[in-house]
Amino acid sequence: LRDEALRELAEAADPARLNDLRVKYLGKKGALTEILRGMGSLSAEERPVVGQIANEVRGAIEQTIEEKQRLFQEQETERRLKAETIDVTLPGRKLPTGAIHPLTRVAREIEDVFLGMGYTIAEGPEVETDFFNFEALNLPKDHPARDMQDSFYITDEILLRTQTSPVQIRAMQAMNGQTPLKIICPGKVYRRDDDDATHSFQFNQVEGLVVDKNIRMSDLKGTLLTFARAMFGPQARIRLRPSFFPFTEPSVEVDVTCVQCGGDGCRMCKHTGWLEILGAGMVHPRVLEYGGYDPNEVSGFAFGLGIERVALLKYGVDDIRSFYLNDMRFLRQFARM
Ligand code: FA5
Repeated sequence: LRDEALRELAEAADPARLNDLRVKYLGKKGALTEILRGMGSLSAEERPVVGQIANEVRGAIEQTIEEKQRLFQEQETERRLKAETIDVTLPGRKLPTGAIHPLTRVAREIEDVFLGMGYTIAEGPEVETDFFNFEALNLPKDHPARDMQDSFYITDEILLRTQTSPVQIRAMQAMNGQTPLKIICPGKVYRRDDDDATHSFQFNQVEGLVVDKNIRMSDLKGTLLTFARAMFGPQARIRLRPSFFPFTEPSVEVDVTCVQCGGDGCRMCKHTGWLEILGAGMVHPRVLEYGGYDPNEVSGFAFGLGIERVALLKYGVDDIRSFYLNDMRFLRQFARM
């Protein structure tokens, strides 16, 4: 029995077969168990002899099974290690990484320039009341200048803001007449403009507002020149053209020298050498009053610049719509900058 068991165990090729053999010899109905069970019918002299032999056989079988088990385990571990080998010298796989959208990048750069000049960032709602978007900015209901900014109305009194200027009023009112007030407000605005190369129905502005004693037009000009140089390089120049906004008096539109041609004239600046990027002016006395200030005590300047226009100029992009098409070939160019 012993020889047969050991031979069969030696031939066992896998753990399942090994288990079958354990049952066959050592199980409840196994061959060795049968012998041990039959010991009762043996004589008193035979019993210890047979018992000892049977125990030896069991020991030998158990030991062989254990050794065999260990061997199978080692083989399994080795197989797994081989299968899961990691070659640390292989080059890494490149994962596609995201990048900051060019408009976000330009917005952040603009914010940085003004933060550096001591401005803080204010925010206001995109869904705005007629009062803040128009009325308090010196644009009463029947004012013809409302046509300059064709609006998306939600109700008679609520609309998508057409400009970031309503934040001027909100920021002033929050100051309770205190000075100085020095804020910028970046954000989305909406107009019923037909899309073309330089217009979009939804675009981004950065509003700027300073209110203090003795704020003058020269402060506005100096601030905008500092901004233009920080944004477009030390050679950048600015040009103030007289303009009209109901909430500023006097009002100007501001052009900067075209970065693409350096002021010599190219298609981008319609061959003038200049590109308009913002509207600005001295805060209208009535607007200061709506904001809770006494126009005899304080004065202020304000500006509203178009982020897309700055981005067009800065990167030499010739169509504003490129920023909104999500064409990866376009966007990838900025990821590497
Ligand atoms: C205004 O929106 C005024 N609120 C600006 C202002 C603020 C003046 C404070 C005085 C004091 P305007 O409509 O010109 O002005 O727009 C300002 C800038 O937004 C423009 O110079 C241009 O850069 C940009 N812009 C205007 N319309 C569009 C459009 N449809 N798509 C993209 N950019 C536009």
